[in-house]
Amino acid sequence: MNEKIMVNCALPYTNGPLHLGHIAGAYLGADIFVRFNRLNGKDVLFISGSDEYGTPITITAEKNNTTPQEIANRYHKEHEETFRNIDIVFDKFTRTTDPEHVKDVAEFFLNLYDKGYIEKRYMVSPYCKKSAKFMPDRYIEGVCPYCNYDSARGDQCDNCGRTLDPIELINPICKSTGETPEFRETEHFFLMLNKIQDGLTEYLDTKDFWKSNVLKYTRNFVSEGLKPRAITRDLNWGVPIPLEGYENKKIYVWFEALIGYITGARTYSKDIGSENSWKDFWLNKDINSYYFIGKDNIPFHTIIWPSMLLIHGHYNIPYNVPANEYLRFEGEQFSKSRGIGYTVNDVLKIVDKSSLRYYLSSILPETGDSDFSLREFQEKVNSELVDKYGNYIYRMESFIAKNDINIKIPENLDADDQQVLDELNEKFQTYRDEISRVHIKKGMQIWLELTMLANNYFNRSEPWKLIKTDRERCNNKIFVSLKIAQYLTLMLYPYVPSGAENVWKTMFSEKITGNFDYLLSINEFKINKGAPPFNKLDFKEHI
Ligand code: B3M
Ligand code: ZN
Repeated sequence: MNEKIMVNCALPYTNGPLHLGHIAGAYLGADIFVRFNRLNGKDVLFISGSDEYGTPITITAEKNNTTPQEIANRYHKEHEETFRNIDIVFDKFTRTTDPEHVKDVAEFFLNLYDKGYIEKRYMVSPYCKKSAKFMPDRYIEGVCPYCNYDSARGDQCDNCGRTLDPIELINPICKSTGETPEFRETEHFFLMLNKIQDGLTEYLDTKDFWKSNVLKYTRNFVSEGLKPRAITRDLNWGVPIPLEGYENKKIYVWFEALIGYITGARTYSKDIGSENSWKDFWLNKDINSYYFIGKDNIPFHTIIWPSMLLIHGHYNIPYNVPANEYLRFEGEQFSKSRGIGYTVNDVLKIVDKSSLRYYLSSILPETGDSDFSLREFQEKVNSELVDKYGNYIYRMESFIAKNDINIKIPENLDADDQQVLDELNEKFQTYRDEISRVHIKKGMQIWLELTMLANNYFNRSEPWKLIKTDRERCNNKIFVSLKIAQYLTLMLYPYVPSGAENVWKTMFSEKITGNFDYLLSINEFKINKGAPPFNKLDFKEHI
């Protein structure tokens, strides 16, 4: 049986369209990683979904004069379409408003409650006299006590990434009324993170291989001492608390949304008619699970979620959380609420998805923030995807068609052929190792180096001369060139799936199905030359 891995991707809030920052921050890397691992022979479960509760949704609903449910429905549908438009394909894109999710959350909550890790306590919460109610953390804004950022939210500071309590904010105000809130007592349930301090520290001790930014942030946070955290809110829009007497309160969105990863897997198994198959992933603690998220979601995935899972005890604990930094748009952070940067659907009006995926893959903010620029976009796609790869394929296929060559498996390879094939193989192994360790951009760099090797080999082999003097050597050179093209196309596939699949069809008249070992063992080429596989971009009108 194939080795299993689980890939989960942050559940986007249904409060606005997805923009390029989301895609580069979490989803594209995840999709590439999944496609790569499937080719690499792994059995992968790939889950995400819509995060439909919480104040991001109620705030948007209020702004649009409609209900949270309507907003959730609208953007859930839009998110599904957007992902489809850019070839990001989850096994299941769940919803946190799915009644099955409510069941999973209730089970989880009660499990932790019965074990004594969820306790009732009084806390002070911001109360807005003008609205005559407790206000959710996100509705309170003020100055961050840690970094002095002046628009920190009551739940989190977007500048330094700290999770906050609204009472910590300096000069807090209520976003909907502009009033200074009062802090009043209210009863809530708390997750007793302090009790899992040792367990979590032990878990983190095994994570030296995590990205340094993720590890440093998490270890710092934990070493300061974990504190009990409220996991319910005074709100109407949310998952109910599974205990009597709390009808006016709801479970905090972060506590329940994380459980969506389990609901997604569980309902997917049901959808495909193998009700228990999710257990092979979730109830197996030895398989590797990866969480692709943006950096603002780090504490929830490296502290809260592992703590919840450690306490619960039945489930797989995150193996790696390769959080990305931010994609910037002309120096500013992409932001759906502030309308900065492009939405995915905006860009797809002026460019094809293959080019978009190619460029975004090359600038994934894996180790630091990166910048999106149309000029660089055009340059990279034109000189790399179109010239170095697409042209290579087209040139070779044209040559074969023009000379009516029937490619045979070579009997004798010369030293140059052998050396090129060795180098190809070696580079391919490095590519495999790198992407397996979630170095996604590195995989693409190796691919690009190989396109140069391909062009150099084809040029110095001069098959157009050999065809007149030595048909056998000509055949060998073309065979090796095609072999390189085969590797290149499969290696491109995780990044640019539709584009690579179209090229594959021109070489084998078939789709890409199966794993690397099988696909790379195919030595019979059936070339049917098509048009050049990629077209040059011209953003003149937009730059
Ligand atoms: N909805 C954050 C976001 O959309 C949040 C992620 C939840 S993952 C369980 O950026
Ligand atoms: Zn801050």
